Amino acid sequence: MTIFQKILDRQIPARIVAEDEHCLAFHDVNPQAPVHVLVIPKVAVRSLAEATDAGMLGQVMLMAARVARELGIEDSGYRVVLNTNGNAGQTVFHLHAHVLGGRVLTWPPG
Ligand code: DGP
Repeated sequence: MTIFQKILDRQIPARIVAEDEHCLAFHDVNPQAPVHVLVIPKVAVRSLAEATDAGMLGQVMLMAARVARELGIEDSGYRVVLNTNGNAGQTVFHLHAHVLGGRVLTWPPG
């Protein structure tokens, strides 16, 4: 079981930002920007590479946009990132979208 499944199951705490029937959003424990929230689907899918449900992916993206709006970074701008497998630095194998904002984000990422 991944750490994110434990957060979904309320076995370990998280600073929850938003929730609906499809997704949970919570602050990243190691924030890389003033706003750094993770959005996860309630279904356990290891990564984008293994996702087959377009509806689930859409719900994750819509929740990311909702979080950005509700945390006040919509107008200033934000980035949504899905690290996928080793070279991208994925460490938790429950699909998740990082929502990053509140500062200027450089491009390309390192
Ligand atoms: P990634 O590298 O894309 O797999 O990102 C995983 C993120 O998850 C990383 O930014 C740190 C965060 N994280 C890991 N463990 C926990 C935890 O127990 N709680 C919270 N809130 N975030 C976690």
